[in-house]
Amino acid sequence: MQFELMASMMCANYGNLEQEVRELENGGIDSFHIDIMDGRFVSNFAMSLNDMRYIAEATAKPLDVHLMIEHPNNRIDLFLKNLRPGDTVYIHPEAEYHPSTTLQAIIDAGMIPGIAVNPGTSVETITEMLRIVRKVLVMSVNPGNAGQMFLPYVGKKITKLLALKEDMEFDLYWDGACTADKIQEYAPRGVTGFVLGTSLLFGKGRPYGEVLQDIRELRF
Ligand code: S6P
Ligand code: MG
Repeated sequence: MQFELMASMMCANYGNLEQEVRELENGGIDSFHIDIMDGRFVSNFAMSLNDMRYIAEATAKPLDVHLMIEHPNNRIDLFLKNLRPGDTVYIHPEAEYHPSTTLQAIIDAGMIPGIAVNPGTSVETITEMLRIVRKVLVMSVNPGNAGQMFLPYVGKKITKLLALKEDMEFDLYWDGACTADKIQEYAPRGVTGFVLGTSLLFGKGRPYGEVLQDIRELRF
């Protein structure tokens, strides 16, 4: 079964970030998930521009930038000028008056446009944007922190989005409390990729390569 695995870098050990990047890369991670927070759209501050820039320089693998900031259009240029074609930028439609304008800026800069959808946001309110984006990141926890509990009511929304993805030409990704059983349930149903944080990859006292290999060898 083919699926993508992204490392949630806010969960990494910043004592030796370069080694973390190397170990994840050598272990076969597909991309690096960068959680940017502003303390306003979400109450936390996780990663910021410099962290993103550093990781972009440290790896040739794609970056998956998840902007949890208010009005990203105000300074989207700061992020876009430090990214490469093939990197993805997710905005939260809940954080922007005119999300389609911001998505267009991402497209014009050559990046892959995506929206991240909060647990409490309905499919109906984002339907038109599904035609613009190439990726939809479904939040299965409330945004802001790693290590939270999975919110089961998100399952119904994933089912609705899976039914729309062929016609509206987007891929679906999972962010939050991702465990092996979630990959086993949702990869065969059509979820393309999974963000791995503390639930499955980080802080397990095992080499990342071993954990990632176990995930690749899951039975379906
Ligand atoms: C949450 C953020 C996520 C987390 C990830 C952590 O605001 O967008 O990307 O970093 O969910 O994973 P876990 O397994 O600790 O929930
Ligand atoms: Mg995220």
